[in-house]
Amino acid sequence: MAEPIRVVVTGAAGQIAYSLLYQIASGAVFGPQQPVFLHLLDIAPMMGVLEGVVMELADCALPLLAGVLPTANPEEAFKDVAAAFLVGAMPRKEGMERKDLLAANVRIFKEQGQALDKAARKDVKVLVVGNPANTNALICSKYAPSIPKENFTAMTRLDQNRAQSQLAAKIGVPVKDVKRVIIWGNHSSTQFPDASNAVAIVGGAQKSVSEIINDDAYLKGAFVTTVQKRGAAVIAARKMSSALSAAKAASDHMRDWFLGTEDRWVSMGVVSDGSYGTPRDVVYSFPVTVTNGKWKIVEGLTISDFARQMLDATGKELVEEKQEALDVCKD
Ligand code: NAX
Repeated sequence: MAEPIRVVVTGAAGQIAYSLLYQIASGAVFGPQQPVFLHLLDIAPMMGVLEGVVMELADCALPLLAGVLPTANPEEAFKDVAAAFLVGAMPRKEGMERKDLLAANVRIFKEQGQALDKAARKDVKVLVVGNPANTNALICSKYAPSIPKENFTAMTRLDQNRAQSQLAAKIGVPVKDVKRVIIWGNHSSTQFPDASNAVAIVGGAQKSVSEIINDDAYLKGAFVTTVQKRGAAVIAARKMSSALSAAKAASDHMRDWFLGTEDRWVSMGVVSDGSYGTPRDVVYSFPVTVTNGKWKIVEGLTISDFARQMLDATGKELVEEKQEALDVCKD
């Protein structure tokens, strides 16, 4: 059996963490041979609740769980971690816009970037889930200059999973048979769920999703808006934001980053190098493949006029968010 790796989950007393911790500790993320030592960070008033989570983890009697460290101290939480799930933040409530959250949450990610810089392994892989996830990841990276910026990513995998699931239901195939759906840009209502490169396996043969569905108005209209607004729809129904599906998506993202994607494309928010004419130096979601723990943007895709407008609109929002965030950090 390998030596345990240290993995931190922030917002560990919250609802996403409640689903996520089991997935990490059961081997679904780092593999069935990799023991994990879990560091659980939350704020001081939540330590009592966190104690209950620690009890439940013990009661799961998981063979891969090498230890648990609950704490309210970011530096202690980030000490020697190889993977960081930054979930903790103020969640969006019904009727609340993401922009309202930015000022409150950006400060948290500035502080956590500084703590990661001091305490984490220099090869730590950081996944930001807490919203606004893309901009929080950018700020976190900026305040952790000793860690490569490629090691900071934001979660758009939930959007990818939602998009894949919508298309699978529309076509009438299992979700695993829909591939190459892309989420471009921000994890917000400006994101662009793009089915133009997607393929599906129907009757044993791989075909283009655009050809199978043969309804441009749907693929540019209801499909896009359903995925963009899915988070709000879950809040309206559940009176709480997505948690089970968010935890599953976080597991998918980190598993693929650690263990590789082979020929699958997955969407991740990564620091943009300007690929596909996107703004540089914002955390923008691209299709990537992962080999040996390194992600690489899928190259050479054709961008239609419609896609161009969508890519530019979400890029513009990210540039604005970045400016707002940098202003908040100056205070
Ligand atoms: P909860 O309110 O259930 O839990 C958040 C936890 O974070 C709380 O226990 C809170 O005490 C803790 N926290 C607050 N400030 C902290 C700090 N400075 N350090 C450590 N912990 C801190 O929210 P939950 O439903 O778990 O959602 C967490 C975040 O995920 C929210 O920002 C939410 O908007 C975001 N989401 C992101 C998604 C994505 O696809 N990127 C989708 C799901 C979710 O909406």
